[in-house]
Amino acid sequence: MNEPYQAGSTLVTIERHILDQQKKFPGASGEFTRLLYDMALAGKIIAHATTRAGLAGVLGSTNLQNSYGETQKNLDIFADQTIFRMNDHTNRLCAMASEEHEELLDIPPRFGTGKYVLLYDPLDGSSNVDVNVSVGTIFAIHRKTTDGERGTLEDVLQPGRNLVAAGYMTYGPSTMMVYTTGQGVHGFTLDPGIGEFLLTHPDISIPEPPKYYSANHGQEKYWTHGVRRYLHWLQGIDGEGHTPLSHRYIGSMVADFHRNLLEGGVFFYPGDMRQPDKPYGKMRLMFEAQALAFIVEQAGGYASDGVSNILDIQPHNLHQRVPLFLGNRATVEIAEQFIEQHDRDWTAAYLAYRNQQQIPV
Ligand code: AHM
Ligand code: MG
Repeated sequence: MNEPYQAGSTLVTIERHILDQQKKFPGASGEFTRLLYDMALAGKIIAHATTRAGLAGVLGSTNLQNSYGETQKNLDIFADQTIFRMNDHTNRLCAMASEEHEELLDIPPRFGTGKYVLLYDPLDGSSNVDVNVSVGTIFAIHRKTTDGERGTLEDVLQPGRNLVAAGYMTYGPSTMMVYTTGQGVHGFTLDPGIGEFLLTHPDISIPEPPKYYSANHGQEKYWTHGVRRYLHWLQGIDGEGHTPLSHRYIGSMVADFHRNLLEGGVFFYPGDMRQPDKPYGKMRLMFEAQALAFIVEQAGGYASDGVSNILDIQPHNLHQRVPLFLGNRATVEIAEQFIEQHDRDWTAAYLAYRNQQQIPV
C-alpha cells in the first residue's frame, strides 16, 4: 500500500490551524475563524468545478447544473456566486464586494450582519480555464469601521494596511490555499481523497535570491522608460550585469505570484502611457493588489505601485486600478528607483489618479 503521508509527521487540517491561530487572540469570538473556514470550503467547491471545466463540451454542461442547481453558467459566475452564497447568511459580514460586480454587494435584508467586510476576485486569470491552465481565487477581509448595521463603501475602501486577513486559492495540479492573519503566511494543499486542506507550507518566507520575473513584456513597447530599464536590469543587461532572472509568465496572477512566493521572484504589471489619462495598469487595488501585498509583506517581501507601498494607498473607488510590483523586497525597491529616475511625467499622471478624493459614500 502507498503511504501518502510521511511516517511520524504531524497532520494539521486548515480548520485546526485556524483554531490554533485564534487562541493567540484571547478575546476572539470565533466569527473570524469560521469566516476563514468558509472561504476554504468555497475553495473546495470551486476547485471541484474547475477540474471538470474541460468536460463542458463532452457532457453538454459542466455538471454544475446537477450539483448546485445552476444553469450553464461560466466558472467566473459560478465562483462568484459560490463565495457570495457561502457568506451571505452567516451574520459575520456587513457587506461583500466582488471583482465581478460594479457595486457593493449588500447582505440580503432577511439575514443579519456582522463586523467584517469580504472582498474577492472569484476566478483570477479565468481566460486560462479554456486551455486548462491554473487559475485562482483571491480574498481579503477588512473590519467594519462605520456604526450602522449594514456595510457601506466606507467600510470597504480602507487601505490594505487595515486588513485583518487575506488569502488565495490556486487551482492547478493540486489545489492550495494560502492565507495570513498577520501572523505569517501558511499554505495548505487539498487532499481530494478526504476533502481536507492539510498544512504543507507552514511559515512561508520568500527565498533569496529571487529566481524569476513574471510580466507580460509583449507589451514592452507601451512601457515607460523606467520600467523598460527595470526589465533590462532583471535580465542582467542594464546595471551591474548580474545573472539574469528567468522569465516565467502564466497570465494568472495568483499562479505567477504563488510560484514566485515559493521560489523567489517578482511579478509586475506596470502602468503605462498608452492612454495618458489612464496611466494605472490593469490590476485592481481592492480585489487583487491589497491581498497579495499583505501576504507578500508577511512573507518578508514587498509590494509597490512603483512609487510607494501598496498597503498605504487610500482607495477612492471600488474598481480602482493600480500598477503592481510584487515579490522580493530589494528587487521591488529597484523598480521604484528606476521609475523615480526616469518616469517623472508618468509618476505625475499616475499620482493625480491615485490621489483623487474618496468617492461619496
Ligand atoms: P482577471 O482577474 O480578469 O482574470 O484579470 C487579471 C489577470 C491576471 O491574473 C493576470 O496576471 C493578468 O490578468 C494577465 O493580463 P495580460 O493578459 O494582459 O498579461
Ligand atoms: Mg483578477
